[in-house]
This record gives sequence, C-alpha cells and structure tokens, in this order.
Amino acid sequence: MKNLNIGMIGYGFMGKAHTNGYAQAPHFFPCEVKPVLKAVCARNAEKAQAFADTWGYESIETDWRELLKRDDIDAVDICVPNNLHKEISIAAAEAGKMILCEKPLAMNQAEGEEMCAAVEKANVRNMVWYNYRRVPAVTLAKQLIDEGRLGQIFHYRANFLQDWTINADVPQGGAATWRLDAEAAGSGVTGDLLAHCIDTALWLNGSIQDVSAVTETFVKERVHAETGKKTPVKIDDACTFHCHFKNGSLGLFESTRYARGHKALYTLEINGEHASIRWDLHDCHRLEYFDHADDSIVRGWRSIHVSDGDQPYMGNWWVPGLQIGYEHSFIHQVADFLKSVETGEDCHPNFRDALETQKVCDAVLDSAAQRCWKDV
Ligand code: 4PW
Repeated sequence: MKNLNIGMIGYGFMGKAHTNGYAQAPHFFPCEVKPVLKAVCARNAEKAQAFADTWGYESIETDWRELLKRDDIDAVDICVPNNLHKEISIAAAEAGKMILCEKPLAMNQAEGEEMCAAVEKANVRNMVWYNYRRVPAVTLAKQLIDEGRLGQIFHYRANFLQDWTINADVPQGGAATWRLDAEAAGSGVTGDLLAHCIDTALWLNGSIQDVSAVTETFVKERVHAETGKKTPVKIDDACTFHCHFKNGSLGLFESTRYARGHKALYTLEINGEHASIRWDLHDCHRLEYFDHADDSIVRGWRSIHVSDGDQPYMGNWWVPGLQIGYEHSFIHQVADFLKSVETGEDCHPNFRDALETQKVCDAVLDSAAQRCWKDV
C-alpha cells in the first residue's frame, strides 16, 4: 500500500466535494494507492483549522507557496477561484506535485496553454474535475455510444439551468459570489456551467468544429462584496450556442442562471440513427434510452435505473436497485485518479483535454461578442 498525501487549496463547496471523495473512495474502490488528508490551505487560519478538524486534515497552511514547499505533499488539489488556477498550477508543476484542478481549467485558452506546457514539461500527473463524466448513467451513455448502438449521431443537445442570480441584490465578488465577478471567474455561465456540458459533449460526441453564440447579462450592475460599491457586471448571465461537431452532427447548448424553478438542471439528449439517449441530473441514476431495433409493439423510451453491478461503477456500491447520487461522481473521479497513479495510465480529463473545452468556451464568448460564427 502506498500513501498519496493530498494538499487541498481552498475549502468551499468543491473542497468538501473533493475531500468527501478522498475519504470515501478507499472504502469502496480497492486500490494500492491510498489518499491521506495531509494539509488544507486557506488564507484564514481559523477557518482552515475548522475545516481541517471537521474533515480530518492533519495540518493547515495559510500560504499555498508554503504548501508547495512541503516534501510531505504529493498532490495538490486546487479548489480556489478560476483566476488563481494558472499561477498555482504552474508553481505546483515546477515543485513536482501532481495536480487535481477544479474546472474550468483556466480563465481563457491562453492561460490553459501555459498550464498544459507546465505540467507536460514537469511530467506531473494532472486531472481536471469535470465530475459529470463519472455519473454512472453518463458513463453508461459513453459505453452505449462506443459500442455503436446509436449509429451515426445527428443531434447533441444540452442545457444547464439555474435560477440563483435573478435577484439583483445578489452581490458579485467575495468568497460566496466570486462566480459573478469576471475578474475572479473569467466568464459567467459559459465557464461555470456550459463548460460541463462541453466537456461531456466532447467526450461523448467528439470535437466541435465551429460555434455561433448569443449571451446576455440581465443585471447590469451589482454591489461588489469586497468594495461595497455598485460595479458593472461583466459576466454572461445566460448563453446559448449552436455548433457543428466534426462527426457531422449538430449541437445545441443553453445555460442560464435565470431559469426560475431550476436549481441545477443539467440535461442532455443525443439522437442517433438507431437509438437516442436522454439524461437529467435531477434523476441522475436514470438513463433514458430509445432503440429503434425494438419490436414495434413494445418500442418506446426505456428508463434504465442504473444501479446494477454490470453498469459502470455500480458493482462497487450496494446491491442492484439501490441508487447513488451527485457526490459519488467525485468519489469515482478520485477512485480513477488513484488507479491511474497505481497503473501509470493517464487519468482523463487531464489538462490537455480540459484545454479543448476551454477553446470551445473562448470561441463561444468571441462569437457572442462579435456576432458571428467562430471556428474552434
Ligand atoms: O461546477 C458547477 C458549479 O460551479 C456545478 O456542477 C454546479 O453548478 C453546482 O454549482 C455550480
């Protein structure tokens, strides 16, 4: 058994999701490599210590540079706002640490290129937390597509809808609402939500050729949490784009934080020559599947309850019929990362894969700003 000492930078929502992954993965996914919660790093020592006490980290740091100097840290997990990903990743690569970086990879493609160059030069293992690939129903969709069951793909459709920013009193900036501040996030729903849809789409349906997008910012000014002053909002509140995939299929994507009633509704649908697939995060253990080869008198959409031992990841969980949820996607990603350390194989999506998503995001934002089609 080999220990993999984790240094977590940041302790917000994703800090919890990832830490839960490190804590649970060894219980359910046997592996020769075992994560150890060595240190959590955050500027506020009291809050870092409270997180360490709650989640079981052995120590704290208040400066990520000090964390990177430590010989007892093997892998750093970057869970801080997007504007810090590049600097920390490059320094971590130079320090020879493995890197698990929260999505999106970077603020833009140029930053992503630098980050890829750094991890490749240092030859350090790297991965980006696009967790939805590891929802068993989504992984099953990948398996069905790869087996050729859908035949030629004609359409790929995805939405990611939320409603938490409709109130104009929600501030921008600060620890809880940095996602609304372009300085910290780079973009709005494009980098935060559509990036998930794009990562899954590239994985399931291959590369995107070109895009045509529209964006809108519904609330033009918000109080900045750090200055207390009303400041122009520079993120996209909503984004819709259509595209051509290189395999000849058409894509249609929509994301917004202004869809009243929707909290985190990620849906996708793929229509192929022989079969179609539909998935919905609110019912994440189900995969809807329509197979035209079925006998016509019983042909229709099947709702596959993904809980059987034969289905991806499920053999390591309870017994057939007992489902799992959102947090398990992170547990699966940790399990796959640990396995990759054990076997020496790459763990995807890595920085290079996430750069492809970043390129699509950049093309989408450019297309919307310039009101024209953009090649990726
Ligand atoms: O990464 C995304 C977040 O920034 C998530 O998958 C969902 O939307 C939940 O929070 C936000």
